[in-house]
Amino acid sequence: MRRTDALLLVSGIAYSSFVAAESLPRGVGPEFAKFYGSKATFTCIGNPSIVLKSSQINDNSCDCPDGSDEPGTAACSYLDPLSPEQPLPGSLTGTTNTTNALPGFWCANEGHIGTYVPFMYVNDGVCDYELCCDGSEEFAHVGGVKCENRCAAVGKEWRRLEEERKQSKERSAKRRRTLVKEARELRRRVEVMIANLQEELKRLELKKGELQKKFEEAERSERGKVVKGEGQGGKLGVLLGLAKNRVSELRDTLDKVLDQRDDLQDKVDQLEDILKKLQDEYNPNFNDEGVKAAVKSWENYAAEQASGKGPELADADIMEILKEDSETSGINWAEFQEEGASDADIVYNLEAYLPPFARDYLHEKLNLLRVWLIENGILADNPTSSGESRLVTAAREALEAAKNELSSKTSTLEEEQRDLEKDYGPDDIFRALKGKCVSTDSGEYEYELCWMDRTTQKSKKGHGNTNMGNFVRIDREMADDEERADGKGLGKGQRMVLRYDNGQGCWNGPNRRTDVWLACAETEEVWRVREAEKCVYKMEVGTPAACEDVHEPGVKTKDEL
Ligand code: MAN
Repeated sequence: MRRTDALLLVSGIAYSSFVAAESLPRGVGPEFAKFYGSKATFTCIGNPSIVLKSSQINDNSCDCPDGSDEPGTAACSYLDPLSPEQPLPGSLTGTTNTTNALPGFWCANEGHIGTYVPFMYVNDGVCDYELCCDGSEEFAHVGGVKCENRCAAVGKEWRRLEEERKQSKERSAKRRRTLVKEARELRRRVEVMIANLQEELKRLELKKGELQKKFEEAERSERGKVVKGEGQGGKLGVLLGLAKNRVSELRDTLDKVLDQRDDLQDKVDQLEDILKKLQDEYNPNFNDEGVKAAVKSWENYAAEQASGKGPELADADIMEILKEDSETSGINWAEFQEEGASDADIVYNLEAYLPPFARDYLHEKLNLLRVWLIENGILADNPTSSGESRLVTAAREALEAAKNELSSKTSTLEEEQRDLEKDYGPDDIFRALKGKCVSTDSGEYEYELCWMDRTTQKSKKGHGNTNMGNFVRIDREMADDEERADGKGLGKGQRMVLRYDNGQGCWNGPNRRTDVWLACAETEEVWRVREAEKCVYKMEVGTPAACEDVHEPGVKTKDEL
């Protein structure tokens, strides 16, 4: 075999049913038949001034400068672009730089595919079955080699492989269609997310505005707070503290006095019992003046008690007074104990001097007046840093939370919008592969490709992972590789190249980078990895994403409708 992959070089000429007419000389291809009639003479194709005898065709002597008189021998093979350069005394130009009018020896390959064979392979004693399966390029009578016709077997095998290739192509196309569908769905989800985020941001903007207002309002009224907490700061505050303590002391004293009263009442009751007993049990027949006088005094006392009782203080009223002050009973001290006032109490505390009905009515106006006085530097601002009210703190925190949510959602929205504009390849297809990885073993490393993310070199000896580059963009470049029999190669033509840049720094060199070349395949597979130059890697990868955009049979595209 001259070239192992020659079979794949078989030209794309249509599957041939062409059978060389009996009259055509050996090696003449169908498109040149018109030059080789059954006339007695032959005109060189590229040099019409040279007319030869028909017998000079294929006489193994190169008579036409363009080689057209030797379609079936190697006599003019020196004109072949593949032949080695050599000065030829017999050539009209003196060099081999003359192109042959014929593309090669036509090998009809009946039962397979006809093709042209380079003239230098003709009659060289070697059967080139990969190109010429019918063996006709060896002329048995001249070179002595007779090549059998293997076209039936070669054609059959070729058709089997062709069928396999076709089916594989269909499977790849199907897989590609699935990827496109997935990508479309993923894109739709991003679009939905963007729409939701936009709605949510509108809502959050409103909420933020409201909270901002609430906060400002709370802060403003904070500035106009009435009286400071007990014992702190202003005169009224001190007075308030003292009053509260005094009330508390009086309540305690009243409590004690009541206890004493109850004790004394017990004693009085006991004494009254003794005297009542004396009144009931003394003997009036004894002339004891002392006892008689005592009984008389008791009777006067008892009569006085029965008639002359003044209004008693009801226990329920006393108990009411003894109850601790709270919002519902006694004095609501908290009402007077708001924080944040300064020594300019008399101005801040105007409401405290007003009756409740006027206090409520004037509160707002007085507040605005205070704020105006503060803002114009007439009144000192209350220090709020040490004692901000719960309301202001809550309003501030709610506003901060809304702002944070707004900013984080805005970043998410921007990120999603950028993502939507990002190049994910034809039909957005790499969207479906994003986040997935493929890898291959190669020597001491395992190489991993993570789609739209990064490439990694993983040491099998436990030396850790090395970043070989982060995804940047999708480019297109021409590949010029021989087709491989297993199909796992780039072949020839324009290919997508994913650039991964700015990986881990190379010792004494630039950062690592990887060019990921893609070719069509049924499944994602890293075929091979090469380090073309130090820390510059080339990955060859098969994926359905790189297959041609074949439409699903029977499904019409928008353009076709
Ligand atoms: C490691 C690997 C190689 C690379 C050298 C450069 O051994 O990443 O691929 O060539 O470092 O020093």
